[in-house]
Amino acid sequence: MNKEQVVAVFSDRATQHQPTFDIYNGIPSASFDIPERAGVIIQELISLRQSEQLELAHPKEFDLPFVYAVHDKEYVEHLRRTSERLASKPPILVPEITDPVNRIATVKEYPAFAYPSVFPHGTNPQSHNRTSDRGLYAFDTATPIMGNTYEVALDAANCALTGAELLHSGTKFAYALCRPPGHHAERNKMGGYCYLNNAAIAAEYLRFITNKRVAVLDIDAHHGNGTQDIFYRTNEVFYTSLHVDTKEKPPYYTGYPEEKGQGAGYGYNLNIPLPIGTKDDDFLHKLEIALTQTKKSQPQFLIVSLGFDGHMNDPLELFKLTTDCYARAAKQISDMGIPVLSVQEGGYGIKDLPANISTYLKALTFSN
Ligand code: Q9C
Ligand code: ZN
Repeated sequence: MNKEQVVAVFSDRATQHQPTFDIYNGIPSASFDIPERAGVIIQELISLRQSEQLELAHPKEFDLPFVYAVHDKEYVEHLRRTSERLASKPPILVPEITDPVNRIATVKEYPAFAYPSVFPHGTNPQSHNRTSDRGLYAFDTATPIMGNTYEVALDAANCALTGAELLHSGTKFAYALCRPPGHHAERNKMGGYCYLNNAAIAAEYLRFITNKRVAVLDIDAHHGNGTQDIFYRTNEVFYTSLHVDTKEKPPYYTGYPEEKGQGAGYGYNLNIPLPIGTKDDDFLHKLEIALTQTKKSQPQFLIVSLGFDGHMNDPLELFKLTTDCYARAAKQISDMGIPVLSVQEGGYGIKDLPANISTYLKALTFSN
């Protein structure tokens, strides 16, 4: 057996992102994207480093045009400007039901936040103020902007870019611990806990720097509507996603097999929806199909949108995958024989995240 090191890129900023809450049906509820997600993965990366099973790296700062290659500048500016404004605002009080049995609500204090209140409508929507901008640039109410949101989102993008640069300089396997995650972020909309599309930014960087074809494989259990949106009209980036049937689960509106791309991009977008509760063998069989199709586009680099929310113990209850499934998936992925950058997306089962990430990374680097 021949072993190659993974280089893992991370920074402590990944633990500094603290979404206030998720507004579901008008009611604030706890976000699943908690800082501990990054905290436990960082601990695991450090312990893998101690046993010399991977190398660690910190993110470099890249120029903003690498972000503008994927997102409209106006959108990024909205994120920057809103974060900056919130950073100097006083905390906001929110009533929350803390004891439903005794019908008791408690007032909680949160660092200043911004949510959309209205979404674009009409035949030619225009936005000229902050309230309408917040709806223009978002597709849900689970993705608040806070004082440090721009900073942490940019740091996550820089982790992905640093991973991409590592591939360019000859590293075979890189991993970027991106938090906030990215694959739901569209060209000009945040949503699904995502602000900047880290995987898409990395893919576009590699394409720009090397002029070679790149593929994105998305094994987070949700459809990566953002990545699909960004590359929908190009044949330069083949996008495939395995995800829970969006007739049942977020992001609901996209992720259907008939979405195959547009114009030059027709045939370069492949959606493979799977039923809730899908198990290892069915998942891995569909992954094989996804990889076979990906190969046909002859990519020179592969970006994996890596989410662990398909795990059987994940609180979102999407698939029923075991930890070993991530080893088998990693093996299939590394058998592609091209450099791979894995970018962290979702995965909310704190207890299982360390085993899932280490199992995946270890299996990635064993080839026969
Ligand atoms: N009641 C990623 O995995 N909605 N995003 C959850 C559950 C948001 C997931 C609500 C799901 C977004 C990157
Ligand atoms: Zn997900």
